[in-house]
Formats: sequence, structure tokens, C-alpha cells
Amino acid sequence: QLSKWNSVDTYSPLPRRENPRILITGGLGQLGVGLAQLLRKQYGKENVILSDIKKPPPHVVSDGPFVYADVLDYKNLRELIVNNRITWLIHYSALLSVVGEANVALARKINISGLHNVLDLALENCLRLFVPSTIGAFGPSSPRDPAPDLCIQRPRTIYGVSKVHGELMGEYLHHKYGLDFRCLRYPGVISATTNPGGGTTDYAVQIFHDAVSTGSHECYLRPDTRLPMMHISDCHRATIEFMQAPQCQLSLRTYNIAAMSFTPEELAQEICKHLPQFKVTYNPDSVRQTIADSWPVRFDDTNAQRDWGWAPTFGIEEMVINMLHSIRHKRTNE
Ligand code: AKB
Repeated sequence: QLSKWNSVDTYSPLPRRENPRILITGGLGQLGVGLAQLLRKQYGKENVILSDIKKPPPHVVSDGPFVYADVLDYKNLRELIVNNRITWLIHYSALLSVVGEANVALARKINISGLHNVLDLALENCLRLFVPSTIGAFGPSSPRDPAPDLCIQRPRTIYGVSKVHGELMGEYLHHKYGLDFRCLRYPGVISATTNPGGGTTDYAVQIFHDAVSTGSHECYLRPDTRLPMMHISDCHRATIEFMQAPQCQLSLRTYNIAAMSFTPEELAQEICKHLPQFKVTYNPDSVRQTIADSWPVRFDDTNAQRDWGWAPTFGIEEMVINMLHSIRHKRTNE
């Protein structure tokens, strides 16, 4: 008798929740391919489209849909969104801090004009839009230890200026027109299989490759330069959990997310626990050192913890073990 009442067909069916249809711009950078893999596991291969202006390597093509998309080409982007019935847009196209300083005009175009195209299309097509921001959105007059979500932001790089502009534009369009804009400020992201392209925090990836291949690394920052960092798997998980969070839980639209904070010297010491012969020399480069000195040394992410349950899994010890293991594994399989 009971089983009759518990059987599914006695309930009226709940409305079926459709999977999101996701487009990732700048998908061949450090973050896109890994994020697409995780999203495809949850939502299906065909529902996650990677895009970039570069030719994808064969493994990316066999993983799932890949299309050409230039964020500066509004019509091309619109066609992709409409034809593929996109509902979530993850906007990873951007020039990072160091390459941005080397080519300010291009950084302005991609990071600001490209973002305007994406914001307009997100509004027009009622998309949930994710745009990453960064520790680089802060500057020398910001509180640095820790940097809270809301404080003075006067960055001194075109990258930082474009990211603050993105945060403000997205929040403005959210408040004025209801755009479902979501933005996380990422720390430096550390990954074994994909390389960052032209950032200030890149040493924290290169150091592992050098430790495994040559046993020595020349660092372009001073040994005491402390910066917030995060393992890529925490970064991906934060992005997905934040995208899935119900709107009513979000008291902000731009959140800091934190995991660990270390100096090159501390990182080298941690690597030496596993590779005692490893040697690091320091040859600070004035452009990168000046940028790093203007950024926060720690992030306050208490709002992300409270509102949508953010919690990292990797500290420096776990991250170093994972990086050394993954890089060794990759080298033996090449
Ligand atoms: C960079 O160093 O430019 C980036 C960042 C922290 O946003 N990795």
C-alpha cells in the first residue's frame, strides 16, 4: 500500500530544469579547456562550446564543440549566441597584466571594447554572464593585507583599469536592467597542464617546470613578494559553484576568492621539501616587481564564504605535491 503512495507516478511531475547552454570566450587560455571539461561532465558535451581566435589542438577538438569567435566582432558573437541558444556566457578573453603593459592599445580593445560587446549581447539575450576580475583590480592605495571586496581601487595597469571598468559596468547593468552579472576576483592561478599567458604571477607556474626539468629557477620577483594564489581546480570549482548559486544568495556581484598567499622564497622552500637540490636565484624585473608591489598580499573572501559557501581545498603543501606529481606525470607521458 505504502509503495503505491511513494511511487513516482502518484506525484505531479515537476517542471524539468533545462541544462544551461554555455559559451566560453578566450577558451584556449589557461582556464577555458579545464572549465569546459568540468561543465561538460555536469551539463553534457554538446551544451558547452569553447571558442577562441586560435586554432585548437587536436585533444580540444575531440573533447567537444569548438568554434571561432572574436570578441571584437559583435555580429559573429551574436550569431553564435543566437544559433546555439546560449544561456550562460563565460568571458575569458583578456590580455593579462604584463602583456597589457607591453601593448596598451590592444589591451584596451580586447579588455574594454570586447567586454562591451559581451555585456550588450548578454543583456540583449538575457544571459547569465561570468567575467573574471583579479587581484590586479587593486592598486597601491588599496588596503593590501587583506584587501576586502569593497575598498579603494586605483590600479596602475591597463589590465587592472579594464577589470575595474568591467566590475562597475556589470554591476551597473545588473542594478539598472537586471543583468545576471557575476564576477570573481581571481588570485594568481597555478596549473600544471595549461600555462598562464603574460601575467605577473606566472613565476609560480614556471618554477615547477624548472624544478622538475633543470633543478633551478631564476625568479623575476624579489624573494619576499607575497601574492594571493590558487590551484586551478579550486578556481574552476569556485567558478562553477558561483555560477550555480541562486540569485537570492548573492549580496554582491563581485567577490574576492582566496586560497593561499605566499612569497617566492616560501614557495621555493616548500618545493625543496620534495627536491632538496632545487636552487632559486632572484633577478627582479622592474615592470613585474612594480606591478606585484601594488597588488594585495592577501584577499579577504569572507563574503564569498558566507553567501555561497566558498571554501578552497588546496593550501601551499597540497598544491606543491599536486604540481610536482602532475608535471612529472606529464613529462613521462610525452
Ligand atoms: C596576472 O598576473 O596578470 C594574472 C592575474 C593575477 O590576474 N595572473
